[in-house]
Formats: sequence, structure tokens, C-alpha cells
Amino acid sequence: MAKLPRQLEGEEVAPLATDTEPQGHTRREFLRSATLFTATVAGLGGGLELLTRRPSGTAEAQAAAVTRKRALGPYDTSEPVTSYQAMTTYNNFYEFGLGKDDPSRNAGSLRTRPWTIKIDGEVRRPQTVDIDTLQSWFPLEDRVYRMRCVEAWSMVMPWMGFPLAALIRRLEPTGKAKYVKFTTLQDPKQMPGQRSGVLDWPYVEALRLDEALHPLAFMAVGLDGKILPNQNGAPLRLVIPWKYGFKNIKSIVRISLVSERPKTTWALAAPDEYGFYANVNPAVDHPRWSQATERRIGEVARRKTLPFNGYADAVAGLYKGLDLRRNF
Ligand SMILES: Nc1nc2c(c(=O)[nH]1)N[C@H]1C(S)=C(S)[C@@H](COP(=O)(O)O)O[C@H]1N2
Ligand SMILES: [Mo]
Repeated sequence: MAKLPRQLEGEEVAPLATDTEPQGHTRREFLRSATLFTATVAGLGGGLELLTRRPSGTAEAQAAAVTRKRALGPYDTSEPVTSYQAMTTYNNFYEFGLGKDDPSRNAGSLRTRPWTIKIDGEVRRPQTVDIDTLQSWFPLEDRVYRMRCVEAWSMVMPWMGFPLAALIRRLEPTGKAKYVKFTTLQDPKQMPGQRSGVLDWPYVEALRLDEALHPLAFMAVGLDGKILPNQNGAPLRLVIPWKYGFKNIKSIVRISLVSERPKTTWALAAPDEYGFYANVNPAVDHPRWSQATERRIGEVARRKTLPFNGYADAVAGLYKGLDLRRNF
């Protein structure tokens, strides 16, 4: 395994960054707003203990971290969380290379502050907003979600962020808005993988508006109580736990409400292999491999893949009347 970028070295023992790191300012800002939130929800027993805990090498600190671990919320899985090492070194982020460890080695070149997100299309409040402002609009929540890549591996990831529905409601979609389109940064200087034509840049993903408004649909700014590492899609990425991982677009710079279904990157690249919906479905194989089982990173035996990645009770109703074999 190649050497990790500097900001991840020693992450296990010292996750609270110092100001000497390139991203120190970012983290300090993030922690400040998160701490504010923790103060307001402390009495509710939820919130950001994961963020505010201070793991260190001492047994005492580790015990404190365990006992302060928050209770699981209604959307969380109780399955064991994947190791932070795996979540941050086994990634797909083709803007930084095709190998699983390329993003962790190369994404240090991504500058995540200042960072703005353009919001446009069928909304009453089109605007370009700074990431820190956007983040301050919402109390941050934790979500422990399964993540199932279309390549048939999976993880359990503890995100921090806010519901996508909260953002969309705030933007006030017009009656013509039917889809939400997301676009990743395009800048080959920061994203060396964009110098290759492996995908049509920038990476684009989209959801139907009703999918985007579902309470499971999430915008992440943090992972495991720490600011989102660049390789996981800093500073803002989508998390849709019932869909294949490629829907979870990273490093978002634009969110557009639109009336027509957008063309999305993987569906354009290989329309026979990747559909618009990309709902996890063990009954519909990828043309080149089975989707019936998956390799959970950190486990030996394969797991059965569940319809909608185990979220069928919550989301199957969104697709009533839709032929899920045709609309894969
Ligand atoms: N912009 C962008 N977003 C992306 C990708 C990508 O290559 N570029 N890869 C997707 C795929 S295939 C997966 S499985 C997830 C992986 O997220 P993770 O590395 O945080 O686990 O990111 C998704 N989002
Ligand atoms: Mo993926």
C-alpha cells in the first residue's frame, strides 16, 4: 500500500488537526460550527459526540470514546462500522485515478476551501453559496449507512451531514422541478485523473425529485466524526444508501433543479451496464458479474445482497409501478 497523504497520517491517534496543516483552517471552522450544534442538542442525547470526542492513544480516552458513542437513530444500521483505514484508502474517485488507493494518494491536490456551490434551475432562490454558509444552514446529523458499490463490495460508513430534503426545501423548487442534478468540480490541475478520457468530465449524477426528498437521502460533510477526507468527496458529497455507490457523487460544485431527466456519467459511459436508477437489486445482474452477493470489506464470507441494499421498507414505495428490470 502506498504512503498516505500527510493529512491522514496518524489520523487514528490525532484526528483533530492542527493549524499547520493545509486543511487546518477548514477543520477548525468545521469543528467550531459542529461544537455549536452539539451545545444545542446535548440535552437530547444525539448529535456529534463522534465529532467532538478526542481519541488519543490512551486507554482512558478510548474508553471515553466508546461510552460516549451515541445511540443509533431510526435510519442507522447496527452492523459493524468498516475500519476508518479501509473507508479512506479503498475508494472510487476516478478524478484521482482508477486504482482503489489512488484517491487517498492523489487527492491532496484538491483545495476544498474556499469552495462554492452554484444552485440554479427551477428554484425560487438560485444562488452561489459558500460551503461553510451552506453547512451552517442545517444542524449536522450522524447516519450509519450501508454502502454497496456496483462492483459487489460493500462497507458500513458513519456519515455526518444533513438531509438533502432540508436543502431542497430551502431552495424552494418551482412546479417545473422534476429532477435534481449534481455536478463534480472540473479542474484537471487539481484532479489529475481528468487529464484522461476514461469518463466524460465533469462527473454528473441525478435523482428524481421525490427520491431526493426521501429522508434517507443525505448530504455528507464528515465521516466518522471528522471532516470528510478529500478522497471521500470533500467538501460535500451525496449519500443515497439504497442505490449503487456511483450515485454518491463527490466534491459537488453545482446543484440544479431541472424538468428533464439529466444524462448521468456512468449511464452515458456504458448504458447497458449502468442505469439511471441504479437501485441495489440482487435480482438484476450486471452484464459481467452477479449482483446476488457482495464482499463486505473486513469480512471473509460473502453476504447476500438485499433489495434496495436493505432499505426496501423505507424506499420500495418510490418505485411502485416501475419495472425494475427495465429501469435498472
Ligand atoms: N465525482 C465522483 N464521484 C464518485 C465517483 C467518482 O469516480 N467520481 N465514484 C463513485 C463510486 S463508483 C463509488 S462506489 C463511491 C465511493 O465512495 P467512497 O470512496 O467514499 O467509499 O463514490 C462515487 N462517487
Ligand atoms: Mo462504485
